[in-house]
Amino acid sequence: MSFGIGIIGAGVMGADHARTIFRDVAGAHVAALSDIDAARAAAVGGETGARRVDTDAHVVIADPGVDAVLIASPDATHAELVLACLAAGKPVLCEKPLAATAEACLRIVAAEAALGRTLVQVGFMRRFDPAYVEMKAALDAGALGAPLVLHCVHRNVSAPVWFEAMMAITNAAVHEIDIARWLLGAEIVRAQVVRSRTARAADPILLVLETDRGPLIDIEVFVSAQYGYDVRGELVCERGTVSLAPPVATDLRHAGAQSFRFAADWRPRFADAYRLELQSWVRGLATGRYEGASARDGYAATAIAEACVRSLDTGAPVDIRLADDPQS
Ligand code: ISE
Repeated sequence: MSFGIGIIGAGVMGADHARTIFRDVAGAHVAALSDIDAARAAAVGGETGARRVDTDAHVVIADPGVDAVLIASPDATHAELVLACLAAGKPVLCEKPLAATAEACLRIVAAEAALGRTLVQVGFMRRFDPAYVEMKAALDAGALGAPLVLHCVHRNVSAPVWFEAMMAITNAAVHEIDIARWLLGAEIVRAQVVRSRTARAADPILLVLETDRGPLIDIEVFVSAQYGYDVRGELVCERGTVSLAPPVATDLRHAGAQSFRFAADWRPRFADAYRLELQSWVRGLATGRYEGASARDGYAATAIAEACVRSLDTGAPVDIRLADDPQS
């Protein structure tokens, strides 16, 4: 059986996902695709074998050949589209963030709970990245002892023109927020965000997060770092540390120096993670059990990011209290 996937959004991530499903994912095919730009929808749809292309996302959701929907449209459209998928009873993989506000995420959590089955997965692909998976396995094996501090660095070459200061949190650091919760199995309860007085706008910023189980998290986000896309992580535990190794294909030694190349953006760095995420989701379509981030995880990430934005604006620490989980 091959599941028909409807893709909403044919921009950078929508096109990337469509190609990955077309080329590398077993048990699924691109059935329909929409984008507000008709030419872009036609180009990506044509390349990936979509039977229907349209400018209207709701045409994709309603298409009887679409068994499940992948949302990769702009962040502000996510909530309405996820709710439309739930109303149609179709499983949905929504790119992060699940919704732009915590309040909208909670509406999704409630709508899914009312259906009594899991239909939503959120595209926090780092949970499938082999390096993070190995880091979690090293922690869970126990020899390192209890986790104490997770140090994170998230650097981009440059930010798009539409990027606002708070998006360093909602667009970038939100990945670290999710991966820290997943790695540590802890909840983030307090956030403080500090911006440099000398740098332009809010770039770089530092986030310090406290968890309910003790470990601390610090995140440097620098969206205009220029030299390359660079994501780092080091988990410091009682009896040792585990770090993400540089994701290199080759290591050059020449003229008395050693070097490797950085990718220009996140797609090469996380290509395996995206592929494994999509393959896992397609397996979940058959079993009804999903390994990726849930709607509740999507809510938590957005709510914690909102608290971080408040701290960025005020300079003061913010206590975080997440809403109760309707599933527990
Ligand atoms: C982008 O929006 C993403 O989601 C990428 O995964 C992230 O690494 C990048 O920094 C963001 O800008």
